[in-house]
Amino acid sequence: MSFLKEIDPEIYELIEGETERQEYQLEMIASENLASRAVMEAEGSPLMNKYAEGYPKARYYGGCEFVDEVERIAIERLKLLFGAEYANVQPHSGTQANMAVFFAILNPGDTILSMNLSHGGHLSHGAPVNFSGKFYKIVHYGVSRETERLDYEEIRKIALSERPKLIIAGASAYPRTIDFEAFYQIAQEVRAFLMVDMAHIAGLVAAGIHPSPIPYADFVTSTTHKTLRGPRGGFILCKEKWGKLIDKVVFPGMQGGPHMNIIAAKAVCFQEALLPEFKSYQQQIVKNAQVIAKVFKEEGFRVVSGGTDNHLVLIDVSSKGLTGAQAEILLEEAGITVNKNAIPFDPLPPKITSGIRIGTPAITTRGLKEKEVEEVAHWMCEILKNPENEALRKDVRKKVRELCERFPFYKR
Ligand code: DSN
Repeated sequence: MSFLKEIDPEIYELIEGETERQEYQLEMIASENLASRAVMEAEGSPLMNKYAEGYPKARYYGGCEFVDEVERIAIERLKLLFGAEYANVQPHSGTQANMAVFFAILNPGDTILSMNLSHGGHLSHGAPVNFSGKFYKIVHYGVSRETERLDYEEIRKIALSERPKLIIAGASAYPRTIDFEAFYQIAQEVRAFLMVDMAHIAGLVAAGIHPSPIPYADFVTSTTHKTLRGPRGGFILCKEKWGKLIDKVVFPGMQGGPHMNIIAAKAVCFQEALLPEFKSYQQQIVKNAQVIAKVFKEEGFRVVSGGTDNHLVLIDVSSKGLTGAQAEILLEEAGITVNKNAIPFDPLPPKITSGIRIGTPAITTRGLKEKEVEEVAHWMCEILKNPENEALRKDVRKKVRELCERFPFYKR
């Protein structure tokens, strides 16, 4: 980054600082990952300079011959990866992908049935502070108090009484497999559209580790940067019959020029996800998450829903007298980054919470397997069980750094 260093040393130093942080801390935020250098090169390429409003071969700007090919390839790879009929790769984010689907099929005031944010849903699925909660009538389902898992019979009952026009399946803090077929049956029964937001589990779905929503959902939305390990961005998959409508809503309905550099980086990500090694990577993500759940349980923590089937684990830290906010800070001091997270039926507000969410996509990218993850999980438990012990956190910080040096990402 010699140009940046010369022109803007202030920003250069901050980027260097963040690069060091990513290199020497264990990134365990479930929605984050470390994208490949190839993805980053595409994202940082001259494609960022190009306006290309419209779609391949139908643009409102000249000079689109190369970016047309890039977008065509991204679409083809994405359709192949998930076995989808139609793909739009232009949404700038997962929330914008969701917004496009809402704008395509709903009118203001229509009813959406979705998972409660406080039980693991997502902001854009109808939280009152989000556009989705302001424009539409939102009805929520949650998890069962006993099992902390989705109760499909309960969801069916709510759907029958509320008659939503759209049902959303998908979550940002749900550690269990989602039964998309069950959602499909409910949607069929009440004649609702079914949208699956698979952002968190897209990589697992691509690798066949989590059942695919494609056969069941009218619309599937996602981000590209979580388990899928691409650039920050979104996409929409749908049946061919909805394709033209979705395209129109995304552009010109909702967005202007697509970010062609990001679309190129998405294409690279999809190519990487089509490789055989992506499957073993995704399998390792789940194995690592299961090791974390096992160790925390052995160490006496309450693990929400008793374990995990995917890339994340939710821990109830109140069982050790801590809040999620305190736990997040304690772990960060030791070089382990997680986020405080509400647990189902959490009595504490979202800025405090009783839980933490731990994810394994990024540490698995840097090569950690069961043996190392078991060790890391023990360090985490020790820190949380001894919040007064600053020396312990310092000691773990050193061990974390050594581990990161053994499993480098940028300094390979
Ligand atoms: N903010 C993301 C997460 O952390 O789950 C979802 O968009």
